[in-house]
Amino acid sequence: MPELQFEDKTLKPIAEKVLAGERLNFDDGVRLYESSDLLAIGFLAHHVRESLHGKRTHFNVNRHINPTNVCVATCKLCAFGRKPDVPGAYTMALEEAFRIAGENWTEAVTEFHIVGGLHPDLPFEYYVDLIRGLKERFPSVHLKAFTAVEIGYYSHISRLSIREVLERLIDAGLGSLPGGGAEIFAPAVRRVICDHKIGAYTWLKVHRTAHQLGLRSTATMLYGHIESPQDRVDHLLQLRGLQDETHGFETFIPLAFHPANTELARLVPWPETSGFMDLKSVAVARLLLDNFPHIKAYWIMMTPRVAQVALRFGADDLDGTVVEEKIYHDAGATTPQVMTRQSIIRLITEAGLEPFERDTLYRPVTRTETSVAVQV
Ligand code: V47
Repeated sequence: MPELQFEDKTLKPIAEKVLAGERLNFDDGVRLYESSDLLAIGFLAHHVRESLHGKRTHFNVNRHINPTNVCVATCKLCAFGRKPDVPGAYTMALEEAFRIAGENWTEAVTEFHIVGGLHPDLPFEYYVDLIRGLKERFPSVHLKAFTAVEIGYYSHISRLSIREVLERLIDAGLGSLPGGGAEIFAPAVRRVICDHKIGAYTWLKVHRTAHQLGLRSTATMLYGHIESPQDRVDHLLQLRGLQDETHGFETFIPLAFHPANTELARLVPWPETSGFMDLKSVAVARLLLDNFPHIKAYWIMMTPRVAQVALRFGADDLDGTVVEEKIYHDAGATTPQVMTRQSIIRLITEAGLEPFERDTLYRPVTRTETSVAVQV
């Protein structure tokens, strides 16, 4: 290992810990967020990424489905949710959701990622029937569905416990939970950006219960709004704590706040996060979350260009083809809504890394000659 020449000398003790494989603490996390020596932080994060995965870089062929944007919560961070009767509000009938899932269908799709609003009138049975119906029609597709916030809401409307809600959904075909709704765990921040959502305790309880029932899940953090570096580190360390307990998280995804069309930006004009901050968020996550196998650079949120660079700042996963994204595009994202399998492979190989097509659980997807030829 060459002598490390860091511009920010205060990172030296942290670098020594990382290179010795020692766990970083709260103060180290804050120091990393406060440092502007991005190349040093990225170097360390890439070192960890390489020791875990070498050049292997994961992606999948998936499709996002958002069955409704009608939501009883009015979170200031969100541009997706609508009240029931306003223009743009929609709710898919089950048959419509099944039809959309099958649009331009190819056997290459291995995952449906399904999330939506907290609808005031739909019964819990709607969601069970949605999962069951999709599984019947697309038995080979993994159903990654419903954030902890949605699971908490279904428990509320059905008067079932979180465990019972998850058991019903697993019985219908649920395969894993996505990581949305975590935002920032600090209560003072949550009160401002998402005061109608479940708190950290329930978010973590849903994932703990899912892991106990044998499901895998992912975790997110929304950054680039009113949170402090301390809030971010607290969030990451709470996730690390649960992972020590259950080992059920596959992946962490840092999500940059997109301000357009949000109530938060109507109150105070808000800048978008910078590429610098996006790369630093990936790298710090890789360094603090030493027990998370994967860090995802979600190209929809970061843009394909920054996501590609993030692959050398600690990320080992790009997410997937997505096909139709609403949450970020309602909040002003100008990225495309779909990326072909071939474009993802090109981004990875251009960065000097090796594409590895995975399913939701990170098992290799082997394409036969005919399925490689599919146009996705
Ligand atoms: O929970 C909402 C965030 C999340 C905005 O699990 C916003 O693999 C930015 O969780 N600006 C949904 N972000 C997306 C999500 C996700 C995405 C990709 C992969 C995975 C995974 C999960 O988007 C929400 C919230 O944190 N969000 N509004 C906004 N205006």
